[in-house]
Amino acid sequence: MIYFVTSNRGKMEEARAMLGMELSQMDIGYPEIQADTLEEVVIFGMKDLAGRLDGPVMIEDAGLFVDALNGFPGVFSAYAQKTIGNAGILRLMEGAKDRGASFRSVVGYAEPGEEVRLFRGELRGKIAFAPRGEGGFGYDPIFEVGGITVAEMGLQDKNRISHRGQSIGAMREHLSGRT
Ligand code: ITT
Repeated sequence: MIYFVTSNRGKMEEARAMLGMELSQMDIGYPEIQADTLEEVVIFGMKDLAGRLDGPVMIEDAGLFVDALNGFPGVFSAYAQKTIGNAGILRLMEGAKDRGASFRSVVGYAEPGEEVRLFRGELRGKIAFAPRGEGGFGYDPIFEVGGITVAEMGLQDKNRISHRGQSIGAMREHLSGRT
């Protein structure tokens, strides 16, 4: 059993579908520092959690990186989602010819007393002109891949291509390689 420390139920469902039932959600919080990269946020968070839990722990930090906005909101994605939301991102993109964007995910995983391992994933796509779809969460309604938004995909289809599907898939490979 692995503790997944997150406040985000959408992430939890996606991770559980990738890994099976061996995940337990812990909404206990950890300090998310202001840093330049998702990796730094994850490493700092894992240091804080080390020793607080009695088994294997994972956390994940994700973000939306928009090319025309020089990578914004990036490490500020949670704050931007809470404040300006998807409508605010679309407003910032008014008139932008380049709609390219990435979702990125960094997973940190450690067993008690062991080094932290990082696993990454990235999904390239485009910022839509208007939100579409009811699935997923966060920025999914405004992030398009192959003409449909991530919110218009089912969870399994999202996991097959997504940043989180890749990072958690890499973690699963790592774990299965050791048993
Ligand atoms: P934690 O408790 O795990 O930190 P969080 O929701 O704060 O949950 P992040 O900091 O990793 O998660 O996410 C930053 C923001 O990006 C947040 O507003 C998410 O809703 C959004 N986000 C993360 N993954 C996403 C995905 O797969 N699709 C759409 N939006 C996503």
